[in-house]
Amino acid sequence: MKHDEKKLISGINSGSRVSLSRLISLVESDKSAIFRISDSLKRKDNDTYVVGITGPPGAGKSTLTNRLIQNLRKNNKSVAVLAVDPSSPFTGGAVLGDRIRMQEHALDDGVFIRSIGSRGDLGGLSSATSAIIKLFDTFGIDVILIETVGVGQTELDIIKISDCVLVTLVPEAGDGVQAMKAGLMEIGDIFIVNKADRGGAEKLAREVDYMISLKHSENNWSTKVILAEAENDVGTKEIISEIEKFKNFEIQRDLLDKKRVKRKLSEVETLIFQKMKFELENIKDNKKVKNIMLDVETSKIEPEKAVNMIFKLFKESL
Ligand SMILES: Nc1nc2c(ncn2[C@@H]2O[C@H](COP(=O)(O)OP(=O)(O)O)[C@@H](O)[C@H]2O)c(=O)[nH]1
Ligand SMILES: [Mg+2]
Repeated sequence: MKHDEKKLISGINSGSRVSLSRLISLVESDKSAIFRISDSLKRKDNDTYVVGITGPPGAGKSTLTNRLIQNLRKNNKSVAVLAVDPSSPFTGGAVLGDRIRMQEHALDDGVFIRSIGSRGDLGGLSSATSAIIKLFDTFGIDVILIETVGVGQTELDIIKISDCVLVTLVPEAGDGVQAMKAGLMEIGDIFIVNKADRGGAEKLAREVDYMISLKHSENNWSTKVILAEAENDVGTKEIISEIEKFKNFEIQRDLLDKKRVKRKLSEVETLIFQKMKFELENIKDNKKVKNIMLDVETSKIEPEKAVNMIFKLFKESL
């Protein structure tokens, strides 16, 4: 570990916000960093609960996230928001109103807001996300809210790292059908029909309810559809209590631990690819590797043979 990393680690372990912030930047910019520091992080017993918030753009995810922060803070929970969205208000790139909305939390020590790019080198969700969650857990954050953009691979990836997935829909033409097509029906633990102040919300809620009834439930959790008006803070308390209910449901049946263990196993796979990639990157300047590449350049050997030879060197260096 590098000297400044050691300082940051002891900082985050003793609750320094600045260290947390710097470490997040570090794991984002340097993919090898988490491998150096992971062992030294004093995790708080995996107490951090991760809530994923997904749904089509404009459904009110950011507005809802803001309401959830406000309400969780009233319950004295510390909250971190990860906005996986290049155009998210949290990045400062979007609607001014949204930015102002989030600013009320800027001076609150119990709130931590970060945005990250949606493009990871492996899969949709940035591979730094799991590392960042570990940092939040070390810092002692109670709840992490992950807001995604739109409907795509990122949304389906979000389930892999969330303990509870909220799917937010709005009573606009075709939203229900779109959600079904995108596979959102499968990943939602709780469904929210937002903008209930507009017409058609109850109809959509009934449709979603019907679609849920068709889906195969592995664990007998009865998925609820909640009508909400994020804009007016209507339904927020019910959403929080439903998240709480889901958490307890899974804990009582030992499902949360099982889910987290499964996640760790798949993390090993992802991390192996990641580590191999930069370990190989590291030996690029190795003299033998350079000679192999030269042989490819001069058509002495085929790329397949070069790869076999490089891997042989790689194994020898392990
Ligand atoms: N009418 C109405 N508008 C809402 C409600 N919640 C959010 N909005 C508006 O919907 C727009 C999109 O909200 P935003 O939170 O940015 O959606 P996101 O793209 O899913 O994050 C904004 O103009 C919000 O003010 C609501 O309950 N009712
Ligand atoms: Mg948003």
